[in-house]
Amino acid sequence: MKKIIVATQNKGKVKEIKEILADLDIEVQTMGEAGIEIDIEENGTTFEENAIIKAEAISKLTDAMVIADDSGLEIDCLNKEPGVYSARYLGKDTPYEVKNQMILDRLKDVPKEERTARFVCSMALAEAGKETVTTYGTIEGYIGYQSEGTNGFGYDPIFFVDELGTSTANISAEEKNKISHRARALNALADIIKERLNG
Ligand code: ITT
Repeated sequence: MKKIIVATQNKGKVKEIKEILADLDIEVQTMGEAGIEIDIEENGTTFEENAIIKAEAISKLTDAMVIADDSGLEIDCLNKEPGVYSARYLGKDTPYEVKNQMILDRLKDVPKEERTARFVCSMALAEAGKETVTTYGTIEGYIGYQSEGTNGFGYDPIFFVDELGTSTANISAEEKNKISHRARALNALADIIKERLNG
């Protein structure tokens, strides 16, 4: 079976990407499972640039297809912060319970209509000898007034979606994988991956 390597250190992303690609006839490996250990400097200024940097850095080390996800949370009333700095925002090693509470505190007097936010994901597919391809996905929502739910990862407990009536941490993995920014970007890439598997 052909394999595809996911160029991420984030366990939450790996779990979701493996679930979303489960229907494809391909083995999805983490960098660890592929025996690749490398620190990549994400010095791009956009999600797309960072996704390409990560995918191409790993692709140089393997003949397999490589996908990388660069994603984050844009909060409109904070000038789209934390944006591309989502993982580093308020300190890379600060627990998300603390980060999420700090965001709730910052927004405590902001009315619902000004709490709009979105998760954004750029996904890059790199393969030796082929041009790198990128796709993009978003999900619109707002920052709630309190954390809700324990599923998902990162900012999920404070990211609420009107149609759900709750946060993306308070729904099942299956539900999140139908609507998330990551699922949208990855589903758009899945057709290209399938073509390459058959080609
Ligand atoms: P890699 O670079 O190794 O993939 P990372 O966590 O550093 O891992 P990013 O630079 O793309 O990845 O930062 C993405 C951050 O955005 C992530 O750490 C979360 O804080 C947040 N994020 C992205 N998608 C999310 C989701 O589905 N739910 C909650 N938070 C998310």
